[in-house]
This record gives sequence, structure tokens and C-alpha cells, in this order.
Amino acid sequence: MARSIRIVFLLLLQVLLPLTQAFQREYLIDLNGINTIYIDSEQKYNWFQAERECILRKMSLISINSAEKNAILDGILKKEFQLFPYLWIGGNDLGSENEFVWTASARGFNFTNWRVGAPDNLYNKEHCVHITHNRDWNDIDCTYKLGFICEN
Ligand SMILES: [Ca+2]
Repeated sequence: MARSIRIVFLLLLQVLLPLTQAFQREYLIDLNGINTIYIDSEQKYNWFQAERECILRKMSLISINSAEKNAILDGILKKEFQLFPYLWIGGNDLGSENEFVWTASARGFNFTNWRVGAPDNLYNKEHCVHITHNRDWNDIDCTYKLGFICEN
């Protein structure tokens, strides 16, 4: 009996370990031959912590400032994830309500990929931008715990 329990346990471990790895992975990926991106999909960083994680890697939360760059990133996310995690990007309007900028450059948006109805600054508390499960953008409370994408 004890032996069969051990076998079941080992079998479960073989199934569950790859699953947890699939949901908690970190990626360092060449974006376009110029920029490297780093993705941590674990849902445990607020926007400020995410930016600090990027700075520790001599990076910053990603600026998605062109349709071309968005398309490349979109291709990577489709390839790497079956279920798209919420991921912080560098967009924020912490400085001035509804004037969104990229944190790396402090420049305003000249390309956007907002989901329908965003940005809506729900409850007047949404000043940081993340990629949604549909891979478009939403403004959300900066203190929520999400994954993130850095770039250098
Ligand atoms: Ca929102």
C-alpha cells in the first residue's frame, strides 16, 4: 500500500511540476535585433516593483511606441503563452491624469493599442498600463500584482 501511494505521488509530481513551470516562467528574448526583452509572467509585482525589477537588469518596462514593435511583441506573446497573463508595460499617467507617457523616455503615446473602453481610470485609481488577456491595453490600479515586460 505504502509503495503504491509513493508511486502515485511520483506520478503526480511528474505531471504537476511541468505545469507549474509552464505558468511561472521567465523569458529573455531578442525582440528585433536591437532590443532584448525580459518577461516574468508571475502575477506578483505592482507596477513600481516591476519597474525596479527591470532597473536591476539594466532595463526598463517596455515602451510599445509603434505598430511594428507591437506586432513583433504580439507574435512573441502568442508563441510563448497559451493563456495570456496580465503583464505591466511602461505606460502610465502618474504625472498628469490622462496624459500617458512611457516611463523609459517620459514621451507621450504616438501609438496605442487600448482595448475598447480603455483608458477609463476606473474609480479614479488607474494610472498604470498592462497588457490584457486579449493582448490589448488597459489602465489599472498600479498596486495590483501582475507580471511584466522589460526591455533594454
Ligand atoms: Ca481601466
